[in-house]
Formats: sequence, C-alpha cells, structure tokens
Amino acid sequence: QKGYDLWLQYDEITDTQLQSDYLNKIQGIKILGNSPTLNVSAEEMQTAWKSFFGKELQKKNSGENILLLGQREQLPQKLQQNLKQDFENINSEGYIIKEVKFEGNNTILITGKSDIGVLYGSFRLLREMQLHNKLSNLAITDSPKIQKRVLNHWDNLDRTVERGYAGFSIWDWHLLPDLIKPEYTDYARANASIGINGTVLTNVNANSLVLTEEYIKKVKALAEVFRPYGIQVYLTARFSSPMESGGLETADPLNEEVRQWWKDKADQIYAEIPDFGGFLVKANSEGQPGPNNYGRSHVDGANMMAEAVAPHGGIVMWRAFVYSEHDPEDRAKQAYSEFVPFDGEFADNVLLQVKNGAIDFQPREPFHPLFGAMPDTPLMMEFQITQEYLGFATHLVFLPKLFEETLEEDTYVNGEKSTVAKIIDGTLSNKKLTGMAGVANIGNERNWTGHPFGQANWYGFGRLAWDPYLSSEEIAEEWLKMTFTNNEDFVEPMKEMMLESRETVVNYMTPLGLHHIMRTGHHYGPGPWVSNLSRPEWNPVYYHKADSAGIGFDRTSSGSNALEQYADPIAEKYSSPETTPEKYLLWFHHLPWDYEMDNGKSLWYNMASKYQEGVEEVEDMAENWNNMEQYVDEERFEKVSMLLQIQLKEAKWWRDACLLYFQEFSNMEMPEFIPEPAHTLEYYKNLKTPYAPGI
Ligand code: BDP
Repeated sequence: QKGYDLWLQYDEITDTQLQSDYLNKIQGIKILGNSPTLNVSAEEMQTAWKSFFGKELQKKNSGENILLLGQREQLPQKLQQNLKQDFENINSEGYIIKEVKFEGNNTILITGKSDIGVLYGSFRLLREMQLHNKLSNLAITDSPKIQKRVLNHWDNLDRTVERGYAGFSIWDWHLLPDLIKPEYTDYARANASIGINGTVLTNVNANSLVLTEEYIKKVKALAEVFRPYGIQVYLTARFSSPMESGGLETADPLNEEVRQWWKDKADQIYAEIPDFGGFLVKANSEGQPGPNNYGRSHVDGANMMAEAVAPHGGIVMWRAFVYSEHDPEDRAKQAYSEFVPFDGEFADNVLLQVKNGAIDFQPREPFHPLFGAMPDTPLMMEFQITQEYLGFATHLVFLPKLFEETLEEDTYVNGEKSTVAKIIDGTLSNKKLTGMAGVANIGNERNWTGHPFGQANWYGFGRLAWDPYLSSEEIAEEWLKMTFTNNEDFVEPMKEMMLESRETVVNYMTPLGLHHIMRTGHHYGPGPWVSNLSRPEWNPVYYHKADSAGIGFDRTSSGSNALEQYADPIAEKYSSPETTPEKYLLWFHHLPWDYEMDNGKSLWYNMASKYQEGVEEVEDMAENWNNMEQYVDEERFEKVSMLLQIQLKEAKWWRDACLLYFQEFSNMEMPEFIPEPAHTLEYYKNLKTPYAPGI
C-alpha cells in the first residue's frame, strides 16, 4: 500500500537486464543458525522478493549463487579467518556484505558479530536493490557510529500526542497487551531498516501510571514485538512517581526509601522486560517535578535513577531542557548555566539529552552552547522530527538539512573541526556512551506521518543517527527512490525541492535569525505581537525585541552576552554584526531598521525580501510538484498538491502578518515587490485557531 509501506515499497523491478542480473546473482537463500532476528531477516527477504520479482526466494542448502545469512559464530572457521579484517572493522551492530566462497561455491554473505548486524545487513542489501545498484564485487562493511538511536514519542496514555500532527498515538494502550496490531511490527521493521534501536514510548511530560504493574505488562507486549528487530523500549519516568504510585511522602532523591522505590521499580520492570532500555526524564521544566523541588540538584536526581537501572545495564537520558532562575534576561543561556557546573559528576550510565539549539526546535538556531562545554559528560543530541514550529504536518520541510547544519557546525572547543557530530559520536573526547534522539512525527494516520514527505524526516533522522556524517543530499535521493520511483526525471527535481525546502520555511517564517515568533500555545502561524503569556520567555516580543530603534536580540557583551558561552573563535566572530553570518544576524544583534547589509540595502528591505522569497519558493514547489503527476500514484499526488496549496496560503499569511507588524516599528515603506496584504494587521491579530492539534 503506497504511503503505509514507507520507504519499504520494494517496487517491482521492471528493467529486464537488472532483473536478470539480480536473479542470477541470488538464486536461493540459506540461513545459518536460528533466532527470531534471523527469522525476520529471512521474512523481509521474502517480502521484498515477492514484490520485486513476483516470486519467492527459494530456500537452498547448497549450490552456486546463494545468499547466506548468519553471524560470525555460525560461519565455518576458515571463512571467519578470511574475514578477520572485516570483522575488526565493524562493531557489535555492524555488518559485512561480501562475495565469498562457501563450500566451494560463489556466495553473497551477510554477516556481523550479532544477529542484529545480520538484520541491518539484510536491509542494506535490499536498499542497494531498491536503488537499482549493481550487485557485482560486493564488499560493504558498515557500523553505526552512535550507540543509542532512539525515537522519543510524546504520546500520552489517552492516545493524544503532544505536538503530534499525524492523528492519535499508535499505541493502543487500553487494548494492550491483548491486542497486538500489525502496525507494531511494521513500525519495528521500518525503524530497523534505518538502524533505529530504541523507542521511548511515552511523553516527556510524563504520567506515573505507566510505571504501574498493569502498564508494565502492556509495555512488555510491545517490547516482545520489537525485540527481534533490535529495538529496546524506554519509558519516561515522572520524578514524583514514588509519591503518586508508590504512596511515599516525598520524592527526594537523597531519601533512602525513595531510592529503594526506584530500585524496586527497576527490578520489577526488568523482571518482565530483561532488555528494557531505561528512563528518559524531564525534570524541573515546564511544571514537571524534579530534584530541585527538594533543594537537590539535577545530578542527585539523575544519579539516583541511574543507580536503579545500572545493575540491569539500563541508562538514564536526563534532559537539559530546563528553565532556571539563572539568566532571566536570556532563556538561551539557562541550560548552560544550570548544567556546566556539573560536568563530570553524572554517573557513567547517564546521557544528558540536549536539544540542537538553546531555545526550542526553531526553523533555524545556532548549535546549543552546551555542545563542547561539558567534555566530561556524554551529551546526546535531541532533534525534533515532528514539526512543532515548522508548520506541523502541513508544510513540506526536509529536516535532514537542518540536522546536518547542526551536526556540521564547528564548536572550536578543541581547535578547528571540533564539530557537533564529533561530540555526539564521542570521538572528540573519547566517550563510551553516545546517543541521538528524535521526537517522533508518527501517529495513527494511514501513512504514519500525515504529510507524505514527513516520512523523509523519520527516515533521515534514522540515517543520521546511524552515521552523523551522511549528507542530506544522499539521504533525500535514497528516500525518493525507495519511496516513489528511480526515474531521474522525478528524483532530480524533487531532490532539489527537498533540499531547498528548509531554507524556504526559514525565509517565510523567521528570516535573518528571528526566532520564536509563532502564535501562542500551539505554535502554528505567525504571532510576533504576543506579549501576554505568564512567563516572559514564552512571548515572541521577548525574542524579537522590535522597537522603533530596530530589531533583534542583543546577545553580545552589550546585551545578554550569551556569546560568552561559545568558544572564542565563535564568540569573537559573532560579536560584530559585520562578521556574523547573515542567517544568525538577529539572533545575536539588535540592529537599526536602516542598518546597511552586504547588498547595500537596509535591514528592513532585506527582511521583506526574505519573506517574499519564501512565498515565491513555495510557489515554485507547488509548480514543480504539478509536473510530477505522471510519476506518482494519484492518492499521494493529490494529497501533496493540496498540502502545498495550504503551505502557499500560509507562507503568505506569515509574510503579510509579520511585515505589517514589524512595519509599525520600522516606519519604513513596504518595498515595491511586496504585494498588497490581503488583510489588515488587526485581522491577523484576531485570528483564532482554537483546535490546532497537539497542544
Ligand atoms: C516544547 C514543547 C512542549 C514540550 C517541551 C519539551 O512546546 O510541548 O513539552 O518542548 O521539550 O518544544 O519538554
């Protein structure tokens, strides 16, 4: 089914040459060993074969040109010996795909140090075939560069999904553990195919109910479906659970009874789910309880939970997305101030989970200053796949471009080329524990993600968690071919469209370093005028600081000095607007409306032209898509067409509302290329979106 099958469409191979090449090269399959993971590897081969060629892949015991699946221990000694070098090059989840002699016959071997390696290798071979690559002289070795590659579901037990735009939660909590939906298996397949090896089932704004006996049984049922696919389950742990579900009077992390409660809880979970991954914790943030409630620190809290799961091999992912009393004048500085003093104090099985930027998943943010600032603490990247601030599941935005930009940024903490990617994969300071989390965009919509192109963001997240050095271009190309068609006349223009789509959304929402000017609560649509929220740092006016003198957040030494949280080369370069990259200009500087930019035009003029560019780019996207009708099935074609029209309407809404509002401060004329706005500023201010999802 188109859409539901994601990037695992396995479209029929119609090119007769290619088909006969493949069928000659692989004439049968043999599995060495026996395990649920090997079974699903073999099943996947069959599913693909039926779809590629309309027939089964015969099981064979011996002969020329068979596909051999088995991990190292199952291979004959001699073969193990021959592959010694290859095995040295992979880690425990890596794989080797190679043409070898087996019992004297030419054979394609997929092997690894574990069955999971074999499964990943199987998906890799199938990807090669989906991409129509030749299978000659095969010699591929690959391993994930990051250990914990996890989705974070912000799913509630009542099946609503915080910031979810693709329907309700796929977890049918009230019917678990008795009803096991086929979607659970397909979810696991899709994740395994891109190397995701963990899933946090529940919202960071946590409900302690999930830690009760009844719910642990439900979680266990999911863990059993996922296990053959190498996916561990994790849960969010509400800090006050010992009180809410344990009946204790406190949740103080230094209280002995509380500590014992967590240990007992961990024991209880691991008795049911021996490979349970551990806990994800949001503490002392946005109303969530935490150690600060008891005068204790984040280290006290994290280490208490870490101690409970450590005997079972579990980990704690402790989130750095906190609010603090430090630095009320600049929200961007708070997490750094709160956590840097604790560097080196967290237990070995704690990962500090840090969002890519210091504010909150904006269309563009400079990298979070915590990256590089805590050399003795393993930091885990948190990206948001769901498009909370980027037009929900309505706008086409290819996020790997955003992820790539962050991963490639140079922190300069150990001299040049100290990129964020090297901090995340542990190579910069030799970290043992590494991880990347993505806030899922998955729901119970038939196509999983709402927007058909939203699937590319799930796919791309997985690919980058496996290898943070991959290019977004390569990812886009793979995804397009696997999801739609290999036809170059489709792939090339669509790849270009995807790669530009991120800059487009930045242009029509928050150009030149503007940020957090979305509407209140749901964050859909423009709301730069909002100023009445209870916390000042939730208000757009706090972030753009527009006044008659200019616009932008002064984060240099004359302002909040957030720049001091970055290494010197960055702090120096960004301290002057002339040397600050244009894309971050208003992130770091408050500048006069008539500030002259590189092109000799004023800031106001440039801002207007970015908004206009954004709108025109969406027009182009819609037009390009319209030329693709012949390559795409009707359902997906129509859906994307309609969504692009909404995106166009909303890009105009963004442009008109923001420019009309900012013009009140700039007092400058609207450049001639901006069409007459459809409505007045009052109209935009009064627009209501009462039932936007995911609030
Ligand atoms: C913000 C979301 C909020 C989340 C919070 C978080 O608006 O729904 O709970 O982040 O990450 O982006 O904890």
